[in-house]
Amino acid sequence: KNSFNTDDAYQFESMLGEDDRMIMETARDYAQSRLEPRACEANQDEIFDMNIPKEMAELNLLGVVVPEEYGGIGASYTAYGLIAREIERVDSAYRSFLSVQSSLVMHPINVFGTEEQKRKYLPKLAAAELIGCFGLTEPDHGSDPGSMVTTATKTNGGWVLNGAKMWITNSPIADLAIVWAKAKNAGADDGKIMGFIVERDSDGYSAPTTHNKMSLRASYTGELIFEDVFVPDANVFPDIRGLKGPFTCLNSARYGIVWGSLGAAENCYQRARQYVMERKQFGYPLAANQLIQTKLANMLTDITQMQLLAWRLGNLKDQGQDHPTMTSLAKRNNCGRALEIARIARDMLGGNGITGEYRVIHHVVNLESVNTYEGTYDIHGLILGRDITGIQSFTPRG
Ligand code: TGC
Ligand code: FAD
Repeated sequence: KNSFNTDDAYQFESMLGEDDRMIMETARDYAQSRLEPRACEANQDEIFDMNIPKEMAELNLLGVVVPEEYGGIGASYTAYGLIAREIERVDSAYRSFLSVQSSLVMHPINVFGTEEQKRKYLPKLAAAELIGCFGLTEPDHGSDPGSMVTTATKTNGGWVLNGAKMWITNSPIADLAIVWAKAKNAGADDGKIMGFIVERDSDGYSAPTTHNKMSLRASYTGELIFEDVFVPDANVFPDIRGLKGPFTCLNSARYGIVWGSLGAAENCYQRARQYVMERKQFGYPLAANQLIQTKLANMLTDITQMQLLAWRLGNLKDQGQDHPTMTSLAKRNNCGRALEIARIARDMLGGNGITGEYRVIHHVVNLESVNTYEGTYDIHGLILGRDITGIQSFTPRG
């Protein structure tokens, strides 16, 4: 008789190729042995241990899909997703660091950068000798980045940036920022969104930390402020114009979140399962109650769907057969399901569920951010709605 695996009900891990499995096991071992012991305290005290980037780099976990000649390992998108899952099983904040470095900094340099930019930055980013961040969101333009007001004015030999970005993961620790701004004084490019690699020691550049976050406390978040920051022509992405530039990066990062949120959900389910097996009330384990078993059944059903979505999307990306709306569907579904699973798991742990040691509340508050960034739950619903009906409803204009 075949066995039923209550962590992987439809045995998706048995479908993984050998290379992907080895990368998954490396990431799992690292996350459980090195990250997990630090996670509770780091969350409580808002610590991002600056050894973590180097540790990840030593295991080749950063920018894995980038070709070897530029410092990556030329791994599959499935492998990238599996890494995100293992890291976020511990803390979404650590996965956030990895997503930004891999998908939002290395990926655009790899796909939009000149040969010189690739050789200058990618190997150092893969080795965590440089840390990057990605500036799209502005104080007044979050879900609608097309209305951004940060400008890049053409001048002799380069561009002058003015404006501000907000909610930028890694910005306080970043050596360079990928910044999206509207071109001015740029002839045919006037008003178009362009991408820039901005180094932190540029005059007029600052990156203040955002304090008092109750979510992703082990991740640095900050602003990016540009006051007449000069960026040389050599640091412009030469050919990409419009929102397609940042959205191409987001397609990759949102895909990582599809897997990452799965890891957080699996961790909450497994912790709740263990708790209700051990905890007795009214003379019986909590797990003996129908209400509790139904909650576990719902969690496993959701997790199984999340696993299969993530795995299939990874396959499609590896075959070049994916579409951005597939990623929107999976990002929305997996973040929404993960948040619900985490909240229910929190409830099943009773009073213990609100303590850091039991780790579930940590996932709940983190997943609030994960459900919001890279396009909110509702924005991805509207992206799906637009494809289903052919009618955009982001604005009332019909
Ligand atoms: P829209 O008309 O839809 O598109 C404008 C142009 O962009 C192209 N495009 C895409 N290209 C590639 N991939 C995609 N997913 C694309 N989506 C759109 C599109 O083809 C078009 O090109 P062209 O050549 O015709 O001009 O633009 P819109 O202004 O109507 O967009 C609406 C909307 C809601 C879909 C979009 O703005 C959106 O997705 N908003 C959400 C914003 C968002 O996700 N921000 C993320 C910021 S970064 C972040 O959160 C990092 S967190 C990191 C961490 O810590 O893990
Ligand atoms: P808003 O756009 O103001 O949305 C507020 C609410 O209104 C949401 O519920 C939204 O769904 C809803 N809404 C908006 N428009 C519509 C509509 N048309 N119809 C119906 N409902 C709508 N950005 C970066 O560029 N780089 C980063 O590294 C980065 N890291 C982040 C890290 C953290 C911890 C957080 C919290 C955010 C980060 N972000 C980053 C920003 C993130 O992408 C935005 O917060 C997100 O896109 C939402 O934008 P907003 O916060 O301005 O909310």
